[in-house]
Amino acid sequence: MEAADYIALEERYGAHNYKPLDVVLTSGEGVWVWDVMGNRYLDCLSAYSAVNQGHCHPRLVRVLSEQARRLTLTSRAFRNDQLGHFCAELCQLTGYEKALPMNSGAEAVETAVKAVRRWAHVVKGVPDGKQEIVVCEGNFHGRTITVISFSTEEAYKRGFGPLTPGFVTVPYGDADALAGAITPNTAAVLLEPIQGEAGVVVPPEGYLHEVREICDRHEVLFVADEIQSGLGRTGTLLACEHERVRPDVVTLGKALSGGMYPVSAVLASETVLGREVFPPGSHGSTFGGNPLACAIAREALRILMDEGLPDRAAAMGERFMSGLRRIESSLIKEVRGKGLLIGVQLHEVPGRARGYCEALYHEGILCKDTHEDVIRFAPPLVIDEDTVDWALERIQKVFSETHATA
Ligand code: IF1
Repeated sequence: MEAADYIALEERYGAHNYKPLDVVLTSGEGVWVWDVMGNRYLDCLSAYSAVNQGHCHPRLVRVLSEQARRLTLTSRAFRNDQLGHFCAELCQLTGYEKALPMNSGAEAVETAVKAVRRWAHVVKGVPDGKQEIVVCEGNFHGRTITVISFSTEEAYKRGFGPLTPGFVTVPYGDADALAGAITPNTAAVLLEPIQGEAGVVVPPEGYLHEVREICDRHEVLFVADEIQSGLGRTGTLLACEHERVRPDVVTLGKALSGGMYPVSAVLASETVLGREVFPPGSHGSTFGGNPLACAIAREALRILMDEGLPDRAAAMGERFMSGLRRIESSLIKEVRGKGLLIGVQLHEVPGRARGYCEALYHEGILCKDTHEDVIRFAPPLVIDEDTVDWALERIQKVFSETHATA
């Protein structure tokens, strides 16, 4: 089959909820992926930071295939020999008391919303039904009905009503506005330490520290969604570490499995994830905490630490970002980010970012535009210096030419 045949099949029978680049991928290794025509590309999206450890990491493939031959799914009606180890290793690595495993990132966020609402009712005494959660403009936390209910992106919520109430929105990065939104019924503040979908928006230095202080002052839980920014992506294990801030609740996903399998988790104290909030039967999932997911996630975490991937992301990100900032182009408005979560904002011309993603694709680099005018560069954290330089040469070339919008 030719690429066009694969595309025709997908278009004919698949729902059209994405508009992907017309590259048909068939294999991957490390930072590289190949299409069905045998062309090689540098993956600068990493499946939205799910493949931090690199495509088809041999250690993950081995663990997946070994566990798949032993036991994949028991349900939580019974125990298995992987779940306890996974929760212990994840808690010890991150310094939290409890972990609750789920599958998708959105499910972890939904679980965190349930946990903070019930904590507010049971522990803080907020009348049930009055719990409020403060969220930020430009947020992206998933696609379920409750999660899109607090999105500020009309395209993500229009026509999906009725929406879930109980969310208060404030500008991202504005600590005073956040403090002003707190009421006696506020259960938590939920935010991304760096906003991904909004276009790699880094908050002002000290913002996370101020959020921490506001939450402490008002007995409100600080929930950090590290599903995209966590697990080494920004140059530290969790992005909140850049300000030495410790949230009360952390959501993880994506690279928690190195892109091998849907694995997510919520981390918190015994008070928030203990029996008072989640007694037996109060929450669950068919696949949550299954032995295959736990075995893979255990190895994915070991790889992150064994290969020093957070430090590597810091060093390679510095090289990548300084190289991008040296590109002289009237098109580039700003280069921003942390570690290997990088956004290049172009001067606003509708669809221009997509046009440059198409041009980069023809130069062998796969990346994704977000919000019309930002191109995200987020390669797997295993990228080396030569490959960063290889990418910069091609990005320089593309940005020195003009490209029609898509
Ligand atoms: C899509 C965006 C990124 C996330 C954060 C929770 C989730 C995500 C911070 C939910 C997921 C993915 C979803 C995917 C594209 C991608 C994305 F562009 F949509 F916004 F990364 F920025 N919290 N992000 O980034 O996790 O349920 O998907 O496992 O929906 O198009 P999930």
